[in-house]
Amino acid sequence: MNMPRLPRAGAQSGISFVEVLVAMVIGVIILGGVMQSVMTNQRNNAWSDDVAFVQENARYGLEMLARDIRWSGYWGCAVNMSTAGAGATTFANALDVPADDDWLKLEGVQGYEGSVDTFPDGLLSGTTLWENNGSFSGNTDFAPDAIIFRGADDDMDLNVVSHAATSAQFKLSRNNPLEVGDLALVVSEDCKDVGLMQMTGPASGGTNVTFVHNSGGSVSPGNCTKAVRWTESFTCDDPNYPTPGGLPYGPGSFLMRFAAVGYYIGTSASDNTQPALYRVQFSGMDSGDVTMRTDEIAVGVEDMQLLYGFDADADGLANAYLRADEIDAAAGEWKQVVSVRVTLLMRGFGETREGNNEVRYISYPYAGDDDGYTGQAFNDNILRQQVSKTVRMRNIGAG
Ligand SMILES: [Ca+2]
Ligand SMILES: [Ca+2]
Repeated sequence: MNMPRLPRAGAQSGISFVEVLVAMVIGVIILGGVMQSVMTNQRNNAWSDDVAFVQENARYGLEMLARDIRWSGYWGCAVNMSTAGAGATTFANALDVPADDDWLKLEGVQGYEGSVDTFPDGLLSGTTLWENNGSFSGNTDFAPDAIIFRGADDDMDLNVVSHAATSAQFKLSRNNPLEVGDLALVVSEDCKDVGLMQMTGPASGGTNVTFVHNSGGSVSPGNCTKAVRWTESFTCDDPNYPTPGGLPYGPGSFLMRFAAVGYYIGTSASDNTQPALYRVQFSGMDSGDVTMRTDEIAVGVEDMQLLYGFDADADGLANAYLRADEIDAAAGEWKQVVSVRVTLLMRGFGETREGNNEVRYISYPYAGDDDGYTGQAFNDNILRQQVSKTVRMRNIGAG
C-alpha cells in the first residue's frame, strides 16, 4: 500500500523569530507578575508588621492607664469620698504647698484639657509635648490631653499603735522604714479620715517605731500644722486650718506612702519623629521640689483624649462625660469623677498605605459643638487606629 508519509517524530524545523518574541513577552509578563507579587508581599509584610506594632502599643498603653485609673483615689480603707455630706471621708492635708501644686493633693484624679489648661509643673520634665511638633497644629480639638492620678502605696504594712496629736508622733507596730522628708498618708481606724503629712523625724533609719510630723521648716515643703485629723477637710490654704494638734488617730489606723503618677503624649526619646505615651511618677521630695521619674510607655501614641465620668447626684454612677476644662478644680469637683474614658490614636511607624489614602479620625470635640464636625484627616499614608476604653475608679464609692 502506498500510505502518505507522516512526518518523523521529533523532527525540528527550527524556532521562528515570532516564537522567540512570544516566549520573551510571556517571560516578561511572568517575571513582572513575580516581581509584583514580591513587592506586594513586602508591602503586606510591612503593613502587617505595622498593624502588630500598633496593636501591641495600643494594648500596653491602655493597660497601663487602666491600671492607674483603677488605683487612683486609693486611700486604704476610706472609700466614701464622692460626696461632701454626712459619712463622707474627711481629708486633712497638712503639707505646706501652694494651692497650685497639683501633685500633693488628696484627690484621686485631675485632668488637663489639651491647649486649654496649663499642665502641672514637672509633668513634662522628661521630653517635649507632642502637640508642639506633632500632627495637630492648627486643630486644637486634637491637642493631646494630660492626666494625673494620686493615691496610697500600702506596701509597708504599718499599723498605728498610738498617736499623740499634740506632739505629732505616731507609734507604729514595727520599725518605721520611712526617712525624714518622706510623705505619708494615714487612714483612720474607722476609715473616715485621711491625713497627708511630711515626716520630720526621727533620723534613725528604720530602727525606731516612731514617726514624727512636726510643723515648721525643718523639711521642705514642711507641714503647716501638726493636725492631720480634723472635723472637716482642710489644706494649708484654708485661712482657718486647725492648730496645733487636731484630733488623734486611734489604734488600728494605717500609715502608707503617698504616690502620684501622670500621663501625657511626648516626643519619643529614641526617635524624635515619633510620638509616645509617657508616664511620670512622683518619686519624692528634693529640697522642697517634687522630683519625677519619667518612663516612655508606648511609642506610636499620637493623641490621647480624655473624658471624665462626672457623678452629679452622688450615686456613684456617672451622669455625664465631661472634658477636663468643664470640671471646676477650685470647687473640688474632681472628687465627683468616678470613671475615665481614654481614647488613644495610634499610628504606624512609616508609610505602609498606598495611593494617598485619607484616614479620618473622629474624636471628641473639645469645643462642645459637634455640628458639622468631621474630625481630623490624614493624607500621609501612615496606618492609624483609634482605641478607647472606659475605666471605673474602683476606690470611689457611692455616698
Ligand atoms: Ca481634649
Ligand atoms: Ca450619678
